Amino acid sequence: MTHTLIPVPYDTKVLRPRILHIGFGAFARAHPMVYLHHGLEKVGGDWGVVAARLNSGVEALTALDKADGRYHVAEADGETTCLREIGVLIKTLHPARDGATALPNLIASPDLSLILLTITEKGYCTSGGKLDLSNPCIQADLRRDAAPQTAIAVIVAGLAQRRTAGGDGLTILSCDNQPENGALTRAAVLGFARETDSELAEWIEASVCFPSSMVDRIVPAMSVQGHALVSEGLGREDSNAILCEPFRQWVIEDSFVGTPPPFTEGGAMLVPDVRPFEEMKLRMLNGAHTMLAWVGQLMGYETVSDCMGDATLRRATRQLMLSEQAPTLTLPKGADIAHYADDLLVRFENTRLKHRLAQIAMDSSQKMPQRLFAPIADNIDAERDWSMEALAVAAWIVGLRNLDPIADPHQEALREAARGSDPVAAVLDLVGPGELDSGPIRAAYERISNHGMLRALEHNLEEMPA
Ligand code: NAI
Ligand code: CS2
Repeated sequence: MTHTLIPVPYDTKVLRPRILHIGFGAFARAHPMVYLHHGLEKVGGDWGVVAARLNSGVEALTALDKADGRYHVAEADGETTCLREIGVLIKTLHPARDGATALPNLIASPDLSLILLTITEKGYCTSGGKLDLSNPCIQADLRRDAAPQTAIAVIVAGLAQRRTAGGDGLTILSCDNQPENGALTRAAVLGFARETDSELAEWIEASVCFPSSMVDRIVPAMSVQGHALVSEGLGREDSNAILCEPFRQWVIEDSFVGTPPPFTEGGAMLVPDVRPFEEMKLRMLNGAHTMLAWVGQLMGYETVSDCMGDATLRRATRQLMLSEQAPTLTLPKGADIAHYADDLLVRFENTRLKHRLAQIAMDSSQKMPQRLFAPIADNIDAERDWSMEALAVAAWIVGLRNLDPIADPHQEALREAARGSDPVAAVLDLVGPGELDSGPIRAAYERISNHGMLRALEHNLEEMPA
């Protein structure tokens, strides 16, 4: 096993609180912070980060403070691990520890230029691309009978304070796996502001930029094995460390208030339109992940790399990507989709990551629309085959019925639907797109139930032209 250890290569004393990251979990540590780290290494600057969370995770933030914000990112592949110390964090904030005004105060401060978000798909509280006014957390925040609890309400409270103080606009950059995540964030923030203060909403429209971005790096939740790997390389423990793959990609819409942090110097790409990049990644990588999460668990596998060791499942994953997801894409200029798919399969093979299928299966009701339902709709329109996509959705429904419960905002309703007399119709009624033809999903569901997951997969592969 080879280890490389790289200390912080820039002056951290000059950093000021210019970036707020809300939802500071595994991905934040290993992706946007790493781009900033490399950017500061190249060109320097005062772009310091305040890391925040809203609900869980006070202890995780306090642990970062105790280490002066320093932590290691371990990039692991094959036999090598590169351990890089990250120094971009200045401090952390959590409303439960620092008070409800701490985040709005920071958003209002003139130093702050950028808010980064990794609050998961459900954190945006949207439905059909708009703020979901029936969401109980949004309703509670609109009643204002307690401190704001959603990220959207916290951001709007901070922007209101910023405007009152005569501050300039800023940029809000979503790093969550959603199509057009910038437009979605904008719709949620403006939707909330319009409900509370129409002049504030107008100011936000005129002063705040919401670029969309495509983010990619596989960063599993930290495990005991992950910590052991870091300790082995470091010669000591780092409870704040994170393990990830070496690959990283960030494509950001070029739409910032003022000068952006040195993300491009750190390896990110600024483009006028991220949609082709987002769609390719969400459907090819994340669509395959979601299929593996459910099909793989039903076959008794625990991790993504376990699935890649099964020749039938690996072939089925490639078929899903190239025969059913790829034809629905408008590709970025110069993209070679077969090459992209093969690279993804190699990334999925990384045995050092131990990326658990049960983690990817979490919040599936929030992931199915962009990863599988949208490409299915495109295939139906174009009268193309979508049998592997149908199998993936059917595996989810079988899994909801037969596997241990997995966290999802609609968990109880989904399990009840999956345990009824017509699980396919009930689950699709609950979270599926209304117009979806459920026939192929129903056929796949029957095949899995009657013959088992492996046989159902083999059936799909046999049907495929050689
Ligand atoms: P994590 O579980 O380590 O962190 C999730 C963060 O979201 C936590 O800070 C949590 O407090 C916050 N959060 C959860 N629900 C929330 C809500 N309703 N409102 C506000 N904040 C909420 O997960 P991780 O791995 O950091 O992933 C977070 C997101 O990053 C994913 O959902 C995905 O959209 C994006 N992402 C993750 C990748 C990965 O490989 N881990 C890769 C690409 C994108
Ligand atoms: C995964 C993603 O958890 C999931 O749903 O599909 O987080 C995936 O690891 C990343 O998007 C890779 O960039």
